[in-house]
Amino acid sequence: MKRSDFPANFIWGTATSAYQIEGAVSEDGRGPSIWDTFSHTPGKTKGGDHGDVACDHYHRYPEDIALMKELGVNAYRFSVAWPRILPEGRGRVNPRGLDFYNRLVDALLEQGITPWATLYHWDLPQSLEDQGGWPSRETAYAFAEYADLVTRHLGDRVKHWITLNEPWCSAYLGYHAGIHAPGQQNFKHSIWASHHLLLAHGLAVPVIRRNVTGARVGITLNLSPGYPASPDPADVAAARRFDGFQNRWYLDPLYGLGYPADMLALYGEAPSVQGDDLITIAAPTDFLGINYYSRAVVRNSDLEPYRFQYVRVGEEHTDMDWEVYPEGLYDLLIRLGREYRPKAIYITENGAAYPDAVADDGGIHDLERVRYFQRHLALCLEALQHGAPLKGYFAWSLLDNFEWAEGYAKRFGLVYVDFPSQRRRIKASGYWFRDFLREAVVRP
Ligand code: LGS
Repeated sequence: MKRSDFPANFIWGTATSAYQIEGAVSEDGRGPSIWDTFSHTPGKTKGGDHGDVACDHYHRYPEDIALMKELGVNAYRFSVAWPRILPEGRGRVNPRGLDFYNRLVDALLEQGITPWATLYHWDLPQSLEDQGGWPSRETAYAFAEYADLVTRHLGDRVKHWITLNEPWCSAYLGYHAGIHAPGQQNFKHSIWASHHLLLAHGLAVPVIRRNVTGARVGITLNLSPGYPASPDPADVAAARRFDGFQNRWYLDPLYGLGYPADMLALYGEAPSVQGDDLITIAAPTDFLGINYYSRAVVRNSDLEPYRFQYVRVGEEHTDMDWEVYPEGLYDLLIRLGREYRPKAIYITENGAAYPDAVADDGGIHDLERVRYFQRHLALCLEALQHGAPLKGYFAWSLLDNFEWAEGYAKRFGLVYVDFPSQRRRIKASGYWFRDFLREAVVRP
């Protein structure tokens, strides 16, 4: 598999998000987000880790762009921190927040790297959470105002916009499982949150198009194909429920099908749809972003409300204990192309955590990560050859960073970060990616 096996105009990038790398949480007028609050609440993250400094990217972005240049990527997916732009979530604008992204975007363009901006990667301004957060409909309107402001300022130079990153995580992990900010455990709230996230996306799409000439707008979902643990019809039905829970609940309304009837029946809980919401949510987009890490294997369970249970299978697992299953990405790409017919699909995240360490020779020999990338890319290519409308691939992540509830111990970077010194070193996987992109001889 070589770069030239992919179309010449294929997008090759790396991805990050604001709270995971920027640090500088109280600088230049930034307001607090739900992740500041959550990570500073004892017991919520591993080791009490938080994003106060993270990769200090807020100050070191020129160095990080130089690293991207060295890797040879032609695109960079980052997220804009809402609480830097609107410290209280709505109303008062903080121009110094906009300035940071102006500088970042200009520096990327100078290096010939195309910026792909995500508007929301989980850092909701705390004051909006205090007013009800995503379970409140008002948050969707606040998001549309924020999207308006950001795209008016950056839209002359940034053409690729992702409204939300993984609304399933915001709604389910944040409001039901309680393992992400704001840490609620309220099923009803998570259902309302999912609807208001989708509504926020739908309200923002026309706003972005109005502000940005030649805009390309999409949303990023975390999709996992679900497989039954056995051929037992009860397990097959459980896999279907998993698919409804994580995939169809978002895909169906985005592609004009409304919420899936089987899931509405299962939940017995209506997601507070009003008026034309379903039409708003189905606003046509230019692409679908997917984040793929692993598959799910599930069996039937009596546990309400989802009535399935994850089963650990497979031989190979990453440091997060997620199974390495590249075939799931192939299955997903083919299915999405057939069932939802998105105009384009971008893999906006794919990658793996491994327990990296600097060796005596100063290198980071993360050969398992190299294999992970190679195997997933090989299946991307196969999916492309079988008709999937795949147009680009972003590796997660440029840098080791703050892995949410897992803190800094889980490393996903192509570049190793020694957090005490903030020294960056390109890992073997980073060199592999560089050589793949240059089409040079692949290192071991
Ligand atoms: O750092 C996050 C990465 C790491 O793994 C990033 O901010 C998120 O957008 C994204 O959620 N990320 C991520 N997700 C992996 C979830 C894998 C679940 C696999 C198990 C299937 C049942």
